[in-house]
Amino acid sequence: MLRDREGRPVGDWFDLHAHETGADVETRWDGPVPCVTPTERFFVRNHTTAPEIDPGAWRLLISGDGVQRETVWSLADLRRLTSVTLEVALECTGNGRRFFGDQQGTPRPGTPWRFGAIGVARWSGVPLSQLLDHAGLRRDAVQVTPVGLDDRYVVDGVDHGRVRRPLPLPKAMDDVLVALDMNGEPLARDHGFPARLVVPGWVGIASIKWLGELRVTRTEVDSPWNTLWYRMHGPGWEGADAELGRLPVKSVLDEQGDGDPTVGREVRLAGRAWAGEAAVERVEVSTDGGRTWRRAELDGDNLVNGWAHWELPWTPDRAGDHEIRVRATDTTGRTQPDRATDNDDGYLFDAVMRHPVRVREPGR
Ligand SMILES: Nc1nc2c(c(=O)[nH]1)N[C@H]1C(S)=C(S)[C@@H](COP(=O)(O)O)O[C@H]1N2
Ligand SMILES: [Mo]
Repeated sequence: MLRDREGRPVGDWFDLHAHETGADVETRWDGPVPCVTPTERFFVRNHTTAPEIDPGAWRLLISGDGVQRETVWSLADLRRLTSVTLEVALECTGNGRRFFGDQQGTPRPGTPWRFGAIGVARWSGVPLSQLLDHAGLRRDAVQVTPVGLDDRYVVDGVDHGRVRRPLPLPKAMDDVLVALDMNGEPLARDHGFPARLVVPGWVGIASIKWLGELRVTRTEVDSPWNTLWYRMHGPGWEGADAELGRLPVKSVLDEQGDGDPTVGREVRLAGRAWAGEAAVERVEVSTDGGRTWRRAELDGDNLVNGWAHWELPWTPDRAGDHEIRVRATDTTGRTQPDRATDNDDGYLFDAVMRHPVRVREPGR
């Protein structure tokens, strides 16, 4: 039996990718996808290993020259504050990376995710803005850098320090949560117990787990997680655009009936679409390799920062090879390109997905 680093069996629900020192697991859906991803099927992406943290001894420090006073919170302190719940998707920056190779012929190094490095959960906790206000946020503060309590990240003998990434203050003060609960339960160890950030609509790395410190600064600081990684590198990538924040619009096909579709018989095509900080405006589906498109029906919550479910009936009228394509457009007018923009690390694969299918003659 395949087991992950914590010794848990990895079976029907997960694909395991041994990656550097950690182990990443992605969700694999073989049927209808629920609105909220059950915690035990939620993808995991750890740079090293999930630390075991004593909740009684744990403290969250708010520090730096961007606040008037250093403040320290215990878990009990945070639990006494009014809790807010957000239904929000969390998506890894490299979700879909495998398709740079499979669909575009330019394989990229890193965890070879399919589209299982995304999940939607109900996150509950305290707005980050509330904690920053309480510490006396200075008017000229520009960033908050959350720091994780997992092991320092060492690659090829280079110690990059604790996992951390600066977050611009406007986003930090907008809708970011210091989450204590996921789907109504205290965070699981793999998902950041006892506290993590949830940064809606942004690349997964922004949502630092096992939170130990929030450093608020009046000058811009860097970390390897916004200079070396989680930034676009390669030809054509320079300047401010290269630093990754907001996630693009994407869509997938999850269901296309059982076995090969048959001429004259209706099958249900269904899947999901999501768009980071936006909601999904429409999903179009082509069953003839992109020549003609039909609009799919959207259902489910379709919230900003969440995902929408789509479906479309299809009755094939000729046998042989077909190609299904799915393309989403969001409420800000962004749409999926035919080809994802290349970059050295295979981030943000957002191209229209192509699914070859064979249609059978009836009665064979
Ligand atoms: N401290 C810490 N926070 C972290 C990470 C990590 O390795 N250490 N991984 C990040 C990445 S790359 C992603 S995609 C998300 C994954 O969250 P999940 O494992 O709860 O799905 O957590 C982010 N937060
Ligand atoms: Mo990630």
